[in-house]
Amino acid sequence: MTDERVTEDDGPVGGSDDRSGEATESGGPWSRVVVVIAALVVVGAVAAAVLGRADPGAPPAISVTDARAGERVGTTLAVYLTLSNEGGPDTLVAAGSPDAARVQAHGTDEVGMMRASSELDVPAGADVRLEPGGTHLMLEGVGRSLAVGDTVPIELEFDRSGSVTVDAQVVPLESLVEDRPG
Ligand SMILES: [Cu+2]
Repeated sequence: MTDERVTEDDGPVGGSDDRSGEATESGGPWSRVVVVIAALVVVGAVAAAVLGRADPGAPPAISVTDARAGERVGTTLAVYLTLSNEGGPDTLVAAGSPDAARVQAHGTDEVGMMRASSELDVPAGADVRLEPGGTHLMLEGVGRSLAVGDTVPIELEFDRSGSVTVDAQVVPLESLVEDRPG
C-alpha cells in the first residue's frame, strides 16, 4: 500500500527518513521476492526431473523404430532404422542377424563410398537416424532369399543397454531411393 515511497526516494533528507521507514515495514515486499525465488527453484527442479534426458549419468533408454531393409543385392542387404535414446549416452558396439554371415555399421562419405565403423554413438536424448545415403547396417552373406514384405531379424548389441532385437521389413529399393534427400 505504501510501496510508492520507495520510488519517491529522491531527496537526501527525505531519503534517510524513507529508508528507516522501509526497514521496519518492508518485510512484505522482501518476503514476496523470497517466495518467487523459491517457486522458481521448485519449477526448475521439476523441469530438470521431467527432462531427465540431459543427465549423462542416467541409464540409456533406447527404442528402435522405422526398421526397414532394402531388397537383397547379390548376397548383401542394407538396413535402415532410427535409434531413439530417452536416457543417458550409449554406443552400438555390434550387430548380427541369423540371416547374415556378418552385420556391420557402414557410414557413407561425401563421394558415396561406404566405410565400416566398429561403433555408433547414441548420445543422451538423441535420435540417430540410419537413412539411405547415410549410415546403415550392411548385412553380408545373406543366404535366405528375401522378398518385399519379408522380415529380417536384427540383433543390436549396445555397450550399456545390452541386446535389442528388431525386425526389419524388406521394402522395394525404389522406395529407399525416393527417401534420399537431394
Ligand atoms: Cu554398406
